[in-house]
Amino acid sequence: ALPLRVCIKDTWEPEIFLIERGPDRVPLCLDLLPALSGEDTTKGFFQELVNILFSYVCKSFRRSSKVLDFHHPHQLRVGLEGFSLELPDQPENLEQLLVDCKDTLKYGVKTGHPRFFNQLSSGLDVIGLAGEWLTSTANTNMFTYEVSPVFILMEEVLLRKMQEIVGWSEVEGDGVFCPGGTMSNLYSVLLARYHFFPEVKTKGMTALPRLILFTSAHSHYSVKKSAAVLGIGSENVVVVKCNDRGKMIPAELESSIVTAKDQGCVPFYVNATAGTTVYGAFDPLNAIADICESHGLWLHVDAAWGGGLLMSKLHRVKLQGIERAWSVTWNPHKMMGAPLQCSAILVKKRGLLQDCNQLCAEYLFQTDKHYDTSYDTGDKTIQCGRHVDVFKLWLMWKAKGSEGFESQVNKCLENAEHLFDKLKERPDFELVFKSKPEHSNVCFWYIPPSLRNMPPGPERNRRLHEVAPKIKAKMMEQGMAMIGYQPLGDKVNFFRCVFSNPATQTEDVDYLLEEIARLGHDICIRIETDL
Ligand code: ABU
Repeated sequence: ALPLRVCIKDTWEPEIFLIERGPDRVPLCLDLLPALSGEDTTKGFFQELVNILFSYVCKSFRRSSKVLDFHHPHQLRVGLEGFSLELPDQPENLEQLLVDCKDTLKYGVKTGHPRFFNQLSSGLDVIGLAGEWLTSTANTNMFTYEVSPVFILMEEVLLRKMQEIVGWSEVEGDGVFCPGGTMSNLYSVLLARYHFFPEVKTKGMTALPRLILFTSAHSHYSVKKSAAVLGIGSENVVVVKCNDRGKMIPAELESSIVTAKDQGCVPFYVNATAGTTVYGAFDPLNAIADICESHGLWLHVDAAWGGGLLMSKLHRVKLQGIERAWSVTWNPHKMMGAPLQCSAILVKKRGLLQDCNQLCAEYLFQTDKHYDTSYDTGDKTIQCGRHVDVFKLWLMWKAKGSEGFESQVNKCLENAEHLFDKLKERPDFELVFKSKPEHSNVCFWYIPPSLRNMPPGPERNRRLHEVAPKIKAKMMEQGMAMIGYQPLGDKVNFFRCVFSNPATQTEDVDYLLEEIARLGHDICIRIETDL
């Protein structure tokens, strides 16, 4: 039974019929506020929920606990040990709801666990979490100052700070927080097109010539997706070659632009990546900016992943030239550890977002309000309702200061270097690229004994391709760590380890390698006998 002091209403005339009940009756959600005298029940419910959440937070950081308790979709779908996803006709009691909350966390993935290496966004920042709770409690909308006065100003302060860190002057800079890096990149293409062809807003694509945009072979798929969504067409995205390290080759960009022009197309936009998704590579921003300048093209820098390095005096040099960008994507929910989601599109030219997107809905953006309506920023966006993504970041910044983020970033890159050094020493692993990681991505293969002396070639590749998925499957079933893998270009499946979780220590990096070797050894014996 729950330690809830239960005060139950039996009828809709509570002043008369309020009855204090014993443990024979567990409360229903009707007993929570706004029910009259529901304060104690509500408080008890919240306290119990906080206990559940706090115990989950503690467990997330405990190395002896699992990262995940994996079940296949069909197992979760049918329900496990009283955890049912089905929606009832009759209300469940609060005790059951708390059990449902517990189970939801139990069967999920602890992305804050020090041995969760699977995603670019990881970690569980306690202040950020508190910020998210407050945000949900406020339950408001970012479209107008009248309903979000404090959050709108916090967004302005954060955007200004980030623009300053990027290196833009005081008279430059605009932006919004939006739902993820893909949306931020989409904004960049939308704005670039509008900047060169403002008639597109009313006349559509039929009024425009054939537009071409450029991005590297290692860039994020959201650039192609943006072209598809915006009616430009994914075939009008020219994929520029990269070097072995995954960096765009500027000469290839130059010749692609010239070729597109010769074909009668109109190049308008180049995306350069600062921190590619898989290799963590940084495109040469200054060289790309020179090319954009000489051809009059919009330069966007997708620093969704790499933007966090701007916080580090040691590592920000890798983004040299970012200040020349016309727009920048930067996701604090990645390297800065803000809870999901928290992504900004920064735009150098002030007023462009407003001009491009505003439709002046009179029911929301009245111009005769009694305050400065330039703070009704909602019409800058392509959304109407917009979640408050800024408070948690603002609160984290207050709690850590810029220096706190700096040491967090430095630590993640030290972990990457530690892993890189370990991998170099081991005969059972092979690095995908031999040079020191620029970001916190480290890419490698586990090489089973039978492949160690096998000459390179299709047969070795065919076998090696199977190794990472098999090890990952086993790892997820046992649940003690989690790491991603993928093929890329001519490289067969390899592991990508990324560090963005401040809880991860070098002992976790060492553990990961031992775990892969242990699981790989077992699995690979079977692969080898099967072949
Ligand atoms: N580009 C979204 C993040 C992908 C990842 O976590 O690997």
